Amino acid sequence: MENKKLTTASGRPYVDHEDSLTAGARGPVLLEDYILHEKLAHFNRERIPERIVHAKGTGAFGTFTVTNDITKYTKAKIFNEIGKQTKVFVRFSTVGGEKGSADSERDPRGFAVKFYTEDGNWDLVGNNTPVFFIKDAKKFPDFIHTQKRHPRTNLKSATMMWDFWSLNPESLHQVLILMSDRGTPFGYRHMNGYGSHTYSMINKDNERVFVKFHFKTAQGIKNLNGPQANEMRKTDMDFAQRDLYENIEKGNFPKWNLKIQVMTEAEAETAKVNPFDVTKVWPHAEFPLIDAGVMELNTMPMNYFQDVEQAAFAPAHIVDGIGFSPDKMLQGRILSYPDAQRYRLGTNYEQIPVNRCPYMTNNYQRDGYMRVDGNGQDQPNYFPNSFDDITADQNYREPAQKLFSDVADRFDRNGEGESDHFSQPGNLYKIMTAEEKTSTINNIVDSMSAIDGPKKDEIISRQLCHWFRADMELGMRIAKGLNFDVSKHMNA
Ligand code: HDE
Repeated sequence: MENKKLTTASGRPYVDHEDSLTAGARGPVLLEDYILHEKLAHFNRERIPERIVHAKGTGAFGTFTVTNDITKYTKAKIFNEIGKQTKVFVRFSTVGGEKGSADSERDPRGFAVKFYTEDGNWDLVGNNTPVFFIKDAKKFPDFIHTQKRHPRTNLKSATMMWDFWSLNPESLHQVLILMSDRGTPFGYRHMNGYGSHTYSMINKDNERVFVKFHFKTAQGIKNLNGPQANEMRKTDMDFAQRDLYENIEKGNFPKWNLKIQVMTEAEAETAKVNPFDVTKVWPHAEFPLIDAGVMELNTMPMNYFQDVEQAAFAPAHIVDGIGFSPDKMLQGRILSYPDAQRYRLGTNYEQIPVNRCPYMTNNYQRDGYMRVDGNGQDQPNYFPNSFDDITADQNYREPAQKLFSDVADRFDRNGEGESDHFSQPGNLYKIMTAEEKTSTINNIVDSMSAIDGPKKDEIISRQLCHWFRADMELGMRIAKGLNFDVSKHMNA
């Protein structure tokens, strides 16, 4: 077999990969050394914008297999028969850190799943926690600013973080989870994944239910505690990446069991707790988990940049039988992710192999940077038309949505019936083991002790008030750990 020749990007075989063209052995470099220019110019353009959140991550391919019949809820082809298999790509990530940050930071973990189904790619873009810090996408930039670096010091700031959380009590549930050892999972294999939001499912009779998705790790939950995570950040910045890569490479394939919770439209209409509020969970006693299938990750990408860095997930990518819900955060994400990806990867980002639907795409979008799929060839670039055979298949029409109100307004997110931010975190604290409670309190005290500046006492007492409202013991133990005399501030 003919050996591979070294070539330029345009395929011209060449020899001089290392020595620039010069006038004499010691002379100046000649402008015509195009290979020198091509190498340096491409090198200068190797970096694309990192994700504004979830910049550090890793991904793997695998398979989803249906294990239970949930067709009474959904007509989505991915679920249409037990044993059916669908290829997946999953990216795990931390949230706040830059691309070179440590895997073991205290942070939620991204859990983004792309199912390559025959009705298009379905992206279930979740986290390793069932809830989130805020309820309205409009607050996301402000929240993330407090998770990143201070505008002056360029350092992480506990003062910014806790100022934001103490002024937004809806964050308490997620903050408690973040400050527990689930905030520092032992890599990616030993954590659960959640769609977090309420979505919907539509069955073959076009009946709609609301659902929540849960990926339960088959490896068992395993976390680092605070000191172990601090140590891991020093000893191995890339621990989670290494752990996933080494285990898949040696055939130890991690699995997760996908389960759903189901709520009818009628139940949603009368639910005491807003079922579309992503800072709240649905009690499992009322809405039990129902098996759906098992996801196994079994193939690491051959090239990280091609498949992981260029992966593009979007909650907007649903498929027939899966639908949205009025969840304000989900609604905001529907537009944000494709916008982020058009910025990061270009307008034709869904032609990149890891993002491309392997079955078919037929539309009238044309041109744009990096158009490499034939650009519709000589076919009509408008619809409808008298020439091609593309039709809008009415079988895919979604049933009309039931609106729960006919009044459009900017409602107070924490207004009437929306302001109990304390019962669920309080319940979570009560079911923790003694060891989990102590570890969580230590982590909270450790973090809140770093609050400083002229507003320190104001921020601490405001946040302590939230902890007390969740659970008195929790509040007292944190105040004690902070040496904070609550009586001094009781009447503040
Ligand atoms: Fe994201 N999020 N997010 N997020 N998110 C992004 O999209 C955003 C939220 C999550 O591995 C970005 O392509 C808004 C919740 C994951 O490529 C961006 C809001 C949950 C990933 C974005 C949220 C997530 C992202 C940045 C408030 C769990 C990584 C780069 C409504 C349910 C996906 C990108 C990957 C990435 C926006 C909140 C999970 C900026 C506006 C809640 C796993 O578009």
